[in-house]
Amino acid sequence: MRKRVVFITGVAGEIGQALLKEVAQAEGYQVVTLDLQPLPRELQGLSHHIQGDILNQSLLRRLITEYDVDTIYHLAALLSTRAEFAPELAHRVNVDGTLALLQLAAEQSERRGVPVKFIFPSSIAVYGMPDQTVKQINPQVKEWEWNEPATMYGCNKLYCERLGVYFSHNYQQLAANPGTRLDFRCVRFPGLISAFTVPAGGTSDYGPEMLHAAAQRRPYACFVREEATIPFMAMPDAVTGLRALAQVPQEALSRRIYNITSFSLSAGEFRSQVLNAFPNAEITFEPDAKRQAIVDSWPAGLNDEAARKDWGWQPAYDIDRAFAEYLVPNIRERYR
Ligand code: AKB
Repeated sequence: MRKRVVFITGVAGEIGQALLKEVAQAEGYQVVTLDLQPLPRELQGLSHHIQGDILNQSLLRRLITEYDVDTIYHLAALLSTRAEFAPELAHRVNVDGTLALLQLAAEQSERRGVPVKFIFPSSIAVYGMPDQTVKQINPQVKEWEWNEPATMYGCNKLYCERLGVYFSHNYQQLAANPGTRLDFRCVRFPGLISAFTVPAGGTSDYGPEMLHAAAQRRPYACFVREEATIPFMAMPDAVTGLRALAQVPQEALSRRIYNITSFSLSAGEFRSQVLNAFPNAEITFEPDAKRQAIVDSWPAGLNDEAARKDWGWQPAYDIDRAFAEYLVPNIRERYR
């Protein structure tokens, strides 16, 4: 009999590492993971890990044939700053990789007669605020507002959201008997902050970079202005959000794409939080016009009412708790 599994792509990234620890503890499933990189030593043994490329179609097909995939967490992606330097590669990984996996998940759903759950992390990058006044007077954007991304990454995420919805409702709509379709679900994340990993290639990275630099007594020059404001979330809440969305019965969902958020703060306020914990930290502001423009195009906050109403989303960490109970103690310990 084929083994029932949870499949996580991009597992060696920040969300993947945090998610794997939680999913591996959940009973009843074997976990299969994929990444270009090997698993960090402390995570080895938690999954059957395949070091490989999301663009390797025959590898993906072999996996889907070998395992009865119940849930896919598709995390593999190039983030916003990196994607601006390599837009064609970003399109291949972020779009072609997602399309290939959606197709395989659709086939698998049809074969097993039960929908494969396809859980997809999207981002504040799908929004494009036209100017700073509009950004200020609309501090909590709804899912359908300003879907006009300014980056390749944002375009990729927005399009893949639409593809996921298409595969859930319309894929093979002209076939005589379309069979069971997959079950695509997506959360749009704010900037994420982990105590255990350092981000790479994103534009919200200035927050976590400030904190990790301070804990290592390294000076840090922040690449956005003090007033630049976007929403953030502590990594444990991000993992809780993904897993909660995967578990909720389909009838409870009024949409397939949900904003979730925790707290919004400016880069200057982020610095103040860091200074509370590390009073000698040397944090300066040296805005980079291009990365600043990306952050300016992102909203200052998200409206996550639908997630709260439909599946009880509620972040466990507000700003104070995130810094006092999760970030500062764990980061101190990490660099001790
Ligand atoms: C990035 O900065 O690219 C990501 C994101 C906001 O999706 N962290």
